[in-house]
Amino acid sequence: TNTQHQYRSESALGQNPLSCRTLSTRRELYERDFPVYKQPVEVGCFSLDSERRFFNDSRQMRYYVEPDRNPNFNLRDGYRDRFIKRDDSVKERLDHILRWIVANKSKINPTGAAASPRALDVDFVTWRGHLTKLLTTPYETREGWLLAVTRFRGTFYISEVETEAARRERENRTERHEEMMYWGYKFEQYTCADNTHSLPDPGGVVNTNEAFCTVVQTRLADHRLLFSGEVDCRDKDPKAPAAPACYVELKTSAEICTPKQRSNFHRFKLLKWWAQSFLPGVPRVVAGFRDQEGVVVSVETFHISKISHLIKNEYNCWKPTVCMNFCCDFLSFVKRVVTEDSPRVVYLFSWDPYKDVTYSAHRDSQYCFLPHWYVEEMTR
Ligand code: 0WD
Ligand code: CA
Repeated sequence: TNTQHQYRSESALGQNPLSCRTLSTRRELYERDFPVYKQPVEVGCFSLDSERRFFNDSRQMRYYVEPDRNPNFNLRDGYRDRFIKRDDSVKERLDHILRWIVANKSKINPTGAAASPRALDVDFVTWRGHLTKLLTTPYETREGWLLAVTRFRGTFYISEVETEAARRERENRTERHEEMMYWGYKFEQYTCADNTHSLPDPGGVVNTNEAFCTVVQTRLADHRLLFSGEVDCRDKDPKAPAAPACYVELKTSAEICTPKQRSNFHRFKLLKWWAQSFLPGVPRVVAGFRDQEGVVVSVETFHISKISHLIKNEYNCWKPTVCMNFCCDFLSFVKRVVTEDSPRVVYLFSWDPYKDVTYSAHRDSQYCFLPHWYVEEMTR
């Protein structure tokens, strides 16, 4: 139709892409064919222990144990007396991923393939969570973001910077909100075992320093990506498919009682769940639905490949292709903008709901995030 043609000619990058300094996030601009997104391949993993120490192995892997048909998990149990909370004012930036890269350089550089012997054979290095934010941007109406990008030896490193609004929110959380953040971790404790033959231990301590992270490689159109994401657990059947297909993402959500609640769940929550798990190729999400008192009353499995069908009947709903095309165009935008290759330079990309993406460049600033030990290791 005419309208579509108008949107088309007014491309996401304006008339002259090279001179354009902003990127639009309007949905209509990204409604085209789904871009190539290669099946993500796990190239490694790492663990963070109860004191947030890094290990280049899977010691923190946990195993999914399917709950009863009618669970009765009290998510409030242990909040006061068996909870060790990670200090989320400590900004770790990309440090854990960079440690993994240093320890596993040979796994990402097929011998002889790289032009420069120590350059990384990928275009982007980042956290999965940052890519999730990019995927959901065309539909986000509440929270903006700041993404710092440094180009170093041809690779673009993307690390989030906390916005002022996010910092205020973190520092002013209500007691109820603090407790509700615990509920997700408590649900993990009810459904995860430490090894294939043991059972979950709901009497233990919840320590949010602990994490198991997968590192995957994939390609979005012409962008070669290396990213890491935290994985909750895996299928305990030894015959389950190889990672990441054996992984299970756990979520909690408020019980759905009305059509309005169901619609909101489809339109907002399933978007976030889909984006987060689609990226690393995690095939299923197990959701615990809880009542107002924090008791899980039912559990349901969502297959990521079926979510787009589930939402099709929703009016004015989100579309996976818009998410992926926006992310792809943002990465192209980054490649065009971030021209200076230096660990001392950061390009800060900034976005607020209903606005375009803008950027600014900073040399030797507070935003620098590639640690000296990494730069030295990769320059040697
Ligand atoms: O902004 C971020 N997402 C950063 C995360 C910045 C720097 C470091 N990290 C770390 C987190 O501490 C965590 O170890 O990366 C890991 C998670 O990375 P991700 O997988 O890329 O993040 P995301 O997809 O947003 O979150 C996955 C899970 C969350 O599960 P739910 O079901 O709630 O989405 O990681 C956990 C949480 O369990 N998580 C965190 N844990 C501790 N501190 C944090 C955090 N700041 N963010 C997410
Ligand atoms: Ca989770």
